[in-house]
Amino acid sequence: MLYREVNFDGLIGPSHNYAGLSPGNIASGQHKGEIASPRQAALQGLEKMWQLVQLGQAQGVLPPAPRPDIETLQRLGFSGPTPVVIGQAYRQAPHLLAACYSASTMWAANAATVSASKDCPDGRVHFTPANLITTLHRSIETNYSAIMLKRIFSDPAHFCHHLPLPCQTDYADEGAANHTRLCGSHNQPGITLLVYGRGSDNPVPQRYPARQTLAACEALVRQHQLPAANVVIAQQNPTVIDQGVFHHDVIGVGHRNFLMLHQDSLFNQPQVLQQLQQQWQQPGHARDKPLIITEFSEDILSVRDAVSSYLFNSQLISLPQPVLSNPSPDDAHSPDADQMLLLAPTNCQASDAALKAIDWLIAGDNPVSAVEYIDLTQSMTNGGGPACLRLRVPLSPTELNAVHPGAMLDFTLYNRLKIWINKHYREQLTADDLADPCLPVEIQAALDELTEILELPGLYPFQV
Ligand code: SUG
Repeated sequence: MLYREVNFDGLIGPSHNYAGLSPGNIASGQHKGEIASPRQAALQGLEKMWQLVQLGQAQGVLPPAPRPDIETLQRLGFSGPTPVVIGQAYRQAPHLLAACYSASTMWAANAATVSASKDCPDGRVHFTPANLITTLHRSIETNYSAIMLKRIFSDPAHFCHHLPLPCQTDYADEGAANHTRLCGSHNQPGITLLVYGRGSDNPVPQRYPARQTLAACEALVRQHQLPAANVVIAQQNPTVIDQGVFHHDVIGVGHRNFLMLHQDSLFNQPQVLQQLQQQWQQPGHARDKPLIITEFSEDILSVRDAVSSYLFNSQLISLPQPVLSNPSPDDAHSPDADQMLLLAPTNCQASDAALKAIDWLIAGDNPVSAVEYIDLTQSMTNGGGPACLRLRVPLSPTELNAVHPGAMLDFTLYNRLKIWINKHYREQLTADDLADPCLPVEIQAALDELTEILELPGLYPFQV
């Protein structure tokens, strides 16, 4: 059975804006208060999804959270009908209004941690929605993400949904942005690499928050019942967090049997990489391919250039196998089947250092043989690159069949979503526009129609 990694991207919502809500995320701070274009943002995200379909990938769409989150504003003490709540919040605490308007569910890599059925003893795909407690605007995603993921992955025979970890600082969890599954083929058990920023006795960042804890990683392993022999838990290097690496996926990316990362990504990196190799080769767990690890030295790409270009936030994509006239069983293991493409943000094209590093990567002894670029400027301006926008779910054909079909992108859905975005999204959105009493009404109309397009009736609380 051919398992594959399916990307589910967060559809960028109509309230996309730049509010500077994420300390430690340099782009978010730098672009605070700039004029955003929700329409362009959503079209860029959709084009990325479509590019993946054209590269032969199965691609899913995750609908955005309803915004503004009036319930949270009410919990924060604002009262009255929606326009009054919004007006009060805008005058008294505009940062709270911005938080409740954030379109941050677009960064689906933070929606949940997902374990493949091949890795879990009960043979089901396991999901834990991330509690995202480090920032207010992200913490209010969790309830919605839990409901939405249960609608898309609804069959209990194949999918197991856990409660989010407790909302307490020791269990801060940012989901799959700090999780990498390494495997030979997807139909073999993988190694789960989880990365945290604080919670051990080692040094912690001094300037910026560490958003994931060791205790959270350990709890995720327990929830998903991952065998210890297939788990590696590593600490992020605190010095890179202090340089703007707020999630591990800003400094490293892995796919199948390939991991690429900066030499300074992890605390005690040589030992961690050795542990990965040892667990990869452990007796009784024969993998059909070697684990290939490429480290980028500071000379090849500095942490600073990595953060500004987001090279490590590229997606690695297995290219479909070439069509053979006389396929034989061995062909599945031919070198061609292992070629990977790097889908990088166009910001890399604007960086000499990143371009040189990509040339170096492609010339090197690793599976990456091609690069394509994607313009995600709107999301990138908030610190969200290609890999941030997607949640990876490894699926067998049977499991893929059990996914809500309305969420899978094909040419018809792509076109319908394009028309829908152009119809409903504003060309521009500023901080002051968030006070506009018409905006919630517009967004509600857009999301109402979206649930028809995606065949998810009653997804949003305003619909019941
Ligand atoms: O959590 N930006 C997001 C970016 C998330 C990127 N995701 C991954 N690395 N997987 C964050 O910092 C900025 C919102 C604002 O400032 O308006 C923001 O939330």
